[in-house]
Amino acid sequence: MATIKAFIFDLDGVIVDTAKYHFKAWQRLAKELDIHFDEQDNEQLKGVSRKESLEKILGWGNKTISQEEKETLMHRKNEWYLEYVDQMPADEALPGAKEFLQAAKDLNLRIALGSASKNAVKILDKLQIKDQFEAIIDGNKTTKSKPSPQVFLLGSDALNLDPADCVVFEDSVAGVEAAIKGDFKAVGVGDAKTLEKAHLIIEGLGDTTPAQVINQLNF
Ligand code: B16
Ligand code: MG
Repeated sequence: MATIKAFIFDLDGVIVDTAKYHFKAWQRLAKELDIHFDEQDNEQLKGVSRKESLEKILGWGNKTISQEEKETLMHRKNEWYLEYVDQMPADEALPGAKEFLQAAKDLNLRIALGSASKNAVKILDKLQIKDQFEAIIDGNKTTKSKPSPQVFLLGSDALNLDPADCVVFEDSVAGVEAAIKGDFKAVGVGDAKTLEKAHLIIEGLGDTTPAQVINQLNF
């Protein structure tokens, strides 16, 4: 049996919920483009990169634009998103997330981040938890989006560990798929039905402890 030596966390939806800020910023952009975009549409953008999110929105509105225009729109959306994030208080981490990280440290588990976001470091800084992460793999370091396992494989590489010795915590279907493809242990954070492929499903980091997760995965 593999020994669990590290936890690799997705950011948005696991440690913090910035989906609402992504939503507000994408909605503002969609409105300018005269494209309908609601909260249900936003669900399909969770865990998806900025570039792919824009492609999806343009597709829903049947709009074709140049690469240069796409760059401008992505930049605008990100400026708005960062304005919202800047106003986010340090206690906006999801319930129990900070305590879970500390409890994992106390068990001598190693900790890495595996996020699609190019703003991950800024957000971790804002939440005052950046120092808890030994390795940070974000959207600036990856070339392939989830469900490619690349982001998590770069994480286990940075820790010099086998994927089988690492647990990935993910809230998106694509992320759970990525973890399984990469041969990691996958913990789905959120809805049991949506994330049914995960080895274990928890409601949130506040509903369990690192020791419980390890015990449950070992059965
Ligand atoms: P950015 P995660 C993802 O973060 C978000 O879930 C997704 O909605 C967002 O589009 C993506 O990051 C890229 O974010 O525009 O900040 O680079 O869940 O992988 O931590
Ligand atoms: Mg996520």
